[in-house]
Amino acid sequence: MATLSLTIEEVENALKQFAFEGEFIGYKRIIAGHINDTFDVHFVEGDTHHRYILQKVNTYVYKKPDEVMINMDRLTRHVAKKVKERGGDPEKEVLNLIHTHDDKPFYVDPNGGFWRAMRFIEGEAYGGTPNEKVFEQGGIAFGRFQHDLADFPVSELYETIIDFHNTPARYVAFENAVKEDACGRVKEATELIELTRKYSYLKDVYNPYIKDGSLPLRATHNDTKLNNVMLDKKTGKPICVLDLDTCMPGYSVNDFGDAIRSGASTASKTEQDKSKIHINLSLFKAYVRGFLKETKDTLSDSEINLLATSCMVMAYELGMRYLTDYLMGDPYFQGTGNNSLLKSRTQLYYMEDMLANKDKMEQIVRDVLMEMK
Ligand code: GN1
Ligand code: MG
Repeated sequence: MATLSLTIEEVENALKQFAFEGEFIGYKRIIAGHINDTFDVHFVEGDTHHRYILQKVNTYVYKKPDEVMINMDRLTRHVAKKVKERGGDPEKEVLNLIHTHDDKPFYVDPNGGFWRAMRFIEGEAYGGTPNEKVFEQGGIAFGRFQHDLADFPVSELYETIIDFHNTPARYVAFENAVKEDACGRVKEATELIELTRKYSYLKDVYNPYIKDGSLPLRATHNDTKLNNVMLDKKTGKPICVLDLDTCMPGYSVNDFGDAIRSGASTASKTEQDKSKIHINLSLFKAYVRGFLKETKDTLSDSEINLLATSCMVMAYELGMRYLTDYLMGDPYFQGTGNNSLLKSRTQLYYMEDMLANKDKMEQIVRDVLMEMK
């Protein structure tokens, strides 16, 4: 959660540390994700308007923000090289970090606040429910990102949030939260606790493929919501992938699954009426089409075969994360009250709907591959 107590002095002090171009005009706060504090910063130099993003990184979530920035620096440089190789514009098609006056990719303020800045990317991050055309572009963007990083040496990346998409570890945390019942909330959550236990096999479905090496660790994005893709306002085509905070070693399939989890449901995030929570199979197909267009030559057979399953795993995992957080008194998804209980229910019902549609989803993946042959 963003730091509600941030003062104007703190922001203005941080602003002075970065080597922005031109003369300062002003800034405003943007309410975007739930994690960092974000500011839209404006400078002008003659007729040129320079626009930047300044962020205070949430150090409750990111315990080692310097490692986040080192990952980001390495990855963005790698992607920039790929963009250049294919004749694209590396100032636009990948995030560009702005360094401090003493050439560091971040600034730590006197209170230990951790700041960073980057060039603002013009375009449109799609907020609402997408249509198939838009969603396919999301698949292309995250697929291309995976493709560009396919030869990235994953051992050079820090695991910035330990066990982030480690579903078995999330399950252990969940059972601990039930046992401790620190806030006396278990009684409000019995239905969801049972549901989480009933489907606990989902946490282990990747194990055989991890063991046989066909589900390799790769450099992954780990927060593949459609609104983390900047689209060109005119053409609707993807420009750049945003929000690289969670880039770390991970499984490619989770990047796919989290995009479907967050973008292809027929329901709002807190819908409680099960009959309204479904996977939209046309959106699913559109995303598969975009994603495989870019990745079919770099993914293993197991990675492709697990695409449908990964959507259920991601919905299960987030449902369980919300539930665990609710039981612990919302230390992570702060300030959401019993929202985390509602959100957990929505995710777990969505997971059940996808399980009921698993055969159809797997057939769609095969159909799309056939189309591409
Ligand atoms: C968090 O802040 P935002 O919306 O980018 C979370 C994701 C969840 C999402 C659920 C670092 O992302 O994993 O899917 O909320 N990010 C982190 O709304 O925990
Ligand atoms: Mg995010």
